[in-house]
Amino acid sequence: MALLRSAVWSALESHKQEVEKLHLRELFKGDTNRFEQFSIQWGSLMLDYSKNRITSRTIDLLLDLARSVELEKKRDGMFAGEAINSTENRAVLHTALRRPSGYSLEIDGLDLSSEIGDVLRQMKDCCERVISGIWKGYTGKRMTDVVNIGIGGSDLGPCMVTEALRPFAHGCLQVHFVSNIDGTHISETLKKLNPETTLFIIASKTFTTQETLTNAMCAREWFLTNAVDQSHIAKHFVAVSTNRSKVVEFGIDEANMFRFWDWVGGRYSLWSSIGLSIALFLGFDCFQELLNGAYAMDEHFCNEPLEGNIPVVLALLGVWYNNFFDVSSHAVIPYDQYLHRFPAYLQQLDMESNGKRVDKQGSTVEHATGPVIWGEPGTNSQHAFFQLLHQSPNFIPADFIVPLKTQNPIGEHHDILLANCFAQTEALMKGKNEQEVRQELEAASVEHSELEMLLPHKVFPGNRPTNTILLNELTPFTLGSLIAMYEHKVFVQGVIWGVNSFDQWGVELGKQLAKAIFPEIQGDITVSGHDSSTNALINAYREARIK
Ligand code: G6Q
Repeated sequence: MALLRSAVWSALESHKQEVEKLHLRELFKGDTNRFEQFSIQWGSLMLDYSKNRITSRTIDLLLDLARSVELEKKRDGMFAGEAINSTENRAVLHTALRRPSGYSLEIDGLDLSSEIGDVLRQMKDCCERVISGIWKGYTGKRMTDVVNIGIGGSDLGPCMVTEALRPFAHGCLQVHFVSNIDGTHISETLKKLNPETTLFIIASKTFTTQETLTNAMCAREWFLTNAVDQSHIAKHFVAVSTNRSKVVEFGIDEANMFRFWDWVGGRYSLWSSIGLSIALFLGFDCFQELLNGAYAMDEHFCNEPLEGNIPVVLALLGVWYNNFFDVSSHAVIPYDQYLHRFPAYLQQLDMESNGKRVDKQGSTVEHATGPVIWGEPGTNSQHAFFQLLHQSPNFIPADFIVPLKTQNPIGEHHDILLANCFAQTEALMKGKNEQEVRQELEAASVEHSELEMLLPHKVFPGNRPTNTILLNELTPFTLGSLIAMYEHKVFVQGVIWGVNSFDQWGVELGKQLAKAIFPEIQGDITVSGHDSSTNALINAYREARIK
């Protein structure tokens, strides 16, 4: 593949041999301006990337790499509606969903600005009626609970956002998310609900997803067991989909359908009517603020020169570790409990987008296309997996996401939280060398043989890279910017790796096989058509379910 044989790639490879020998502790000692050089302030968001294993030459070379793949041209192509999702022949226009109305952009003969505006008005109207209590259930009561039934892109974004922005909720409605086909998920959710006051959102782009439709049927049955009359469904079920006929077939009134479009990918869809649960829980104005925050980041991404462009810099740093240091893991640690679902959301965004084995032309890629993304909020994660971050043989880069202001200013909690956060990135960067450990143990009068025994265990190699993303406060606006920042990071990496970040064929095989196994599980015949392991597993379950 051309990328690996390009001059800039080779230059990065040889540069890595030099950088590998440098320690961040020495780099900070040798340059008191390192923070100023490697940080970007953008509005109330700040990226500190100075604790990375880079020099200014690294950044220059990585920027050359970005230019060599015509990043800016490709970015502009996405925003202009080019069909960059080549395997599905689709434009990728989630950015249009957050753009202020009045622009001119047409796709398939549709004026996007007015199409999107119509749906936003429909969402706003629905929110106003449900929140104010004008929208009444079949016994005349106002809605108290909203249940979003969807999975993957039709679940993770809204679920993460509603959790993250809980302090902004108006409090008139509770929101619940049912995604898993495991009957436990819907059963446990329905136990808490009253059918007279529950509104179900069936969120499915295709309206063919097995998990969502099975859960939706279950919700419908539960509702009708109480409400009896089918005509009451109109007051308690709405749909978010691109598939009108399937929605109608399910029995949902067309007037209660919120549409979106093929050019909005599932994992990029929280900005569309898939965000209805967000708008209902927070109020439409907050949803609009989320869109505004994302739009502000779009503007930054489109207009800021590459060297000061936050998503670009984050993407390049990721490429640096993933491709040149062969690091295949990346941790995301929010120091905010409200962001507890953020790593799960990012897992889909990043890994479903770029976890591809072939490039856009269908040729096998010769380099990694993204790390495993994972994480948990601090400080919980410090007491769980930070041991490995500090002392495992291989390093794992991490993003620390930190709001300066807490939504719950009680006691000294926030000071302690942030002291821990800053201490961790310092410790990961600096480490503790043998000499320091020895001094410490000697000062504590540890006896010689015990000191020698303990010494290697207490050494921290340091030189472990982190990005710190400081937000003034977690608000609908800043969260919108943060999500869009990661969306664009993923886009930039996809461009560099030459993959289609907007399809997801890798989820199909398992679905196909499950369709074949499902009737076998329910059949009378001992299963023998698979490999011996799969046969045995299916038959073990068949026997267990008969008993
Ligand atoms: C996301 C994926 C996938 C999708 C779900 C749900 O980019 O396409 O996670 O969102 O499979 O699909 P439906 O919305 O069509 O039910």
